Amino acid sequence: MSTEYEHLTVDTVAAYVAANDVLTAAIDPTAIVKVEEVGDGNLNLVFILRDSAGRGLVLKQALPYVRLVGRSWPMTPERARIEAETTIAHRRLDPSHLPRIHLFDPERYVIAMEDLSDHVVWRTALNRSERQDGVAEDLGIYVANVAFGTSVFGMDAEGEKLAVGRAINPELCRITEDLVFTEPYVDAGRNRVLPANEPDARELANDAEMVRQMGWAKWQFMTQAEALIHGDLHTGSVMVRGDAASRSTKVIDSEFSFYGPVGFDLGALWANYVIAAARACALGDSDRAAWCLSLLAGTWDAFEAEFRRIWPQRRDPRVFTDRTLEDYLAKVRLDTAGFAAAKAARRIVGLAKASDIETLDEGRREGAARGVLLAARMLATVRHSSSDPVQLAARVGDLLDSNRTR
Ligand code: SR1
Ligand code: MG
Repeated sequence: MSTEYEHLTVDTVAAYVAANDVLTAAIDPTAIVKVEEVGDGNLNLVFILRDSAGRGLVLKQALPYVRLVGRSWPMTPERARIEAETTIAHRRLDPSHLPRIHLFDPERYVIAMEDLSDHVVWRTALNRSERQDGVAEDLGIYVANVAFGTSVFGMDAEGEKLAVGRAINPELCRITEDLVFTEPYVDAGRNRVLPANEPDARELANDAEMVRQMGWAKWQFMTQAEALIHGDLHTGSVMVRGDAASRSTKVIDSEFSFYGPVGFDLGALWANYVIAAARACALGDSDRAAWCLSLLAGTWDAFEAEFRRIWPQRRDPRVFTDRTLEDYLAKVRLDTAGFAAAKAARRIVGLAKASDIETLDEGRREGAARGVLLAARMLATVRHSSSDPVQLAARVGDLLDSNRTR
């Protein structure tokens, strides 16, 4: 794998397109009227191109380092291959919820994909206090199709094992193992909170039961190769368009994908709903906070219903009986709450925070951050008595509300 390859710029993307027949079929490189670099994530360059006929194209290029930090943190650009292959595999299983991939260039680590300029990043829309009914359900359906279709339930045993091998993604998994499961509890020098939240971060790290639960969750993440999961399914990895009637939901950015526990993807969603609720609560919008928290059940119920719908198609019903289905769903729901705890806490304490909280003024942010940390600690433990999303959401709502500042 080379780390010496030309990085695209707004000035070179048209020539890049012109050199490739697949791309010239999608957009006219001689009539480009607009090129923008819009990468606002932590890792990559993202260009949107538009031609005079109104056709659009996205080029996403993986850099050989973490963009958020710089060249001092090298990172394999092979993640672009993983993302392209996962997007294609997931789209086969759930065509309406993934963008079209035009090509993957293995020499320059570029993915050319469908332009989603008529969509908006869901986190951005949520931060503007918009409501998108049905998106949480779409995401539950997406996770169910992937959970079934890339697993031993939906694939033949040999094919599934080969897929596990192709999807191995050690460097990006390492980021998650460090940033999500370890560093909130063992600071590696990358943690940061407001001075007013320092006692909250200390309490989190000193909570022996939380550390125990996170150790277990980390072990699950590292060992339980259930399905080809997305691996970073927060609200910034989802693009949305329209109201309920003309809704479109697209899942993007699966470079952290690998064979892992299904609850990790659902938990990422739950965590980000909690974070969106914390923002709403901090802004004094309790109706909206309740709506954000209703998304936990929205995603879970849609996941469960879709998984039950597909279950009769399983490959081996001899011992994968209906009892297996009930055990599996109970396991995934318990995991979901545990991973939600991990994902919520990391966005408050560790590197790579959530703009939902970070863009609040400090007075409001203090209570929102504290509420999310307490909610994470509650989710990690209370789930063993009940992992019902309605009950958990109610408890999260109480914690957010009672820790509100200003
Ligand atoms: C160094 S990468 C930091 C974070 O960005 C991604 O969105 C993942 O969540 C990762 O943990
Ligand atoms: Mg991302």
